[in-house]
Amino acid sequence: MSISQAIEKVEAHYAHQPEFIQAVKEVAITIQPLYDAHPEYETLKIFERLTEPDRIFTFRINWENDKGEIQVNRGWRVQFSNALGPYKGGLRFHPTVNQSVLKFLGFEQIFKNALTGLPIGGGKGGSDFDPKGKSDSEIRRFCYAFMRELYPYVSKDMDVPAGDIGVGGREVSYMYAMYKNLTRESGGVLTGKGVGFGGSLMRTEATGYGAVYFLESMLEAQNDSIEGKRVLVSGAGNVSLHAAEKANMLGAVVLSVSDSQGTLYDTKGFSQDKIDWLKAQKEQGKPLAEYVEIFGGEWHAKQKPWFIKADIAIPSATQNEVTEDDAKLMVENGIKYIVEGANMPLTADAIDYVREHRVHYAPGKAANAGGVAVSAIEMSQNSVRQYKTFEEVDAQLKTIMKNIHDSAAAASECYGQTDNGYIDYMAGANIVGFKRVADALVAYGILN
Ligand code: NDP
Ligand code: 2IT
Repeated sequence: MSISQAIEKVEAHYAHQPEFIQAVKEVAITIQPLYDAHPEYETLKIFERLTEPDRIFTFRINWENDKGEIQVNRGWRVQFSNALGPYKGGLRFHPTVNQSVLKFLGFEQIFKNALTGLPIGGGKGGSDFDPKGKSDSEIRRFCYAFMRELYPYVSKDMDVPAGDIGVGGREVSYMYAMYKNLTRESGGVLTGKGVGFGGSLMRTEATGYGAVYFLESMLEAQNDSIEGKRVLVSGAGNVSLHAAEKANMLGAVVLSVSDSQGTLYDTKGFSQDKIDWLKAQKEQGKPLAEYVEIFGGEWHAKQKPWFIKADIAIPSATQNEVTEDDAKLMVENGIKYIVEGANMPLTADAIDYVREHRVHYAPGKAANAGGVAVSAIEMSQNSVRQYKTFEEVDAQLKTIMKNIHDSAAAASECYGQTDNGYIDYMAGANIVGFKRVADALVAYGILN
């Protein structure tokens, strides 16, 4: 079955899952040259097989709020592919979560995880639970209830969840506690655990730092450097604030962060003390806008950061946050590099626009793979029951991000996608990630 026939099938079956179709098409449009070189992929229906998850678990979560009222939420775990290792991928708690969103994330995760070069398959899960405005006790009760339903389907060598939007160290710890309570297993089924009970140093920083390491390689490939560059970051969560932190550490000037309420613009740039304040503020669920009273700068309610003139954009909030109009604004405002900290933050039209305008564009599955890479390093530390220093993990992360960059760039070149020094990271990353998974499936025969 050809790639286009496989897409037609996905569109027919899953017309009601637009994010999933979008993610499938983004991979599909770039891997034809690989397919042409490997006719066995078509014979063995590799693409079609990879567009259908191995299985999806759906469950109900009952929990009690602080008023003693019963609350009901929906939960899922998508086990997409374990061709390369245990299902691996985060859990998202956000009211917009549904099967389409989790399938797109799980599909992306297969190839992202393959790109890390580490032995991990792809999965994703979560709930439509909204953590906003919930007390710590409510979060704890929800996390316990969620894991009570999820635990039969996950284990340290079979399916290893982690965090994502709305799920950080606190939530992972509550879920891990319930898992241990129910199973008596201490193998470390989740990653992103607290350091001191199985967590890895630098997992918290890994996604944002890794995205900036990837950016450094992109700049180096153009004989340029990050020093003095003006950077726009969107979001103010785990990925955004650590991307801002590393960019600032390396001499860039970070001009924006944002959240669902608006954009914070500081022409002087976010220095470490400001970033520390932002982290504390968001952790307490308080408004970003209060920053202006303390540090100055501008608050733009309900705005995204793309109206600001800058050199580099690191969208790190959520899917489809950058529309074609936003992409036009970015190009007008001088953006030369886009590094996706979030998963699929650019719409398909936005991607077309920036690639046509030769903006150097790094897709999420390459640029934000640092988080899951350090998760895999956490798994290996749990297995050998020995722990690495921050510096050791950081050095390993840098190597992994450089390898992802270099292998994507090499594939772009090898499959004829590099044009006058413009590296097609989207094609390169999709080809490398897809090939690793496809070759495993070919070796396995028809299982998987
Ligand atoms: P967080 O929950 O820590 O932060 C999310 C941020 O994005 C918040 O500032 C939030 O604003 C904003 N946001 C979320 N949803 C929306 C929305 N629908 N509209 C506007 N703003 C929104 O999540 P992470 O930083 O962990 O994740 C951010 C992105 O990075 C996601 O795409 C995730 O899949 C991806 N990612 C995360 C990894 C990780 O290790 N955590 C690894 C790789 C990718 P507000 O606070 O107002 O809700
Ligand atoms: O999208 C992602 O890569 C994550 N949310 C991290 C997954 C993980 O298992 O660490």
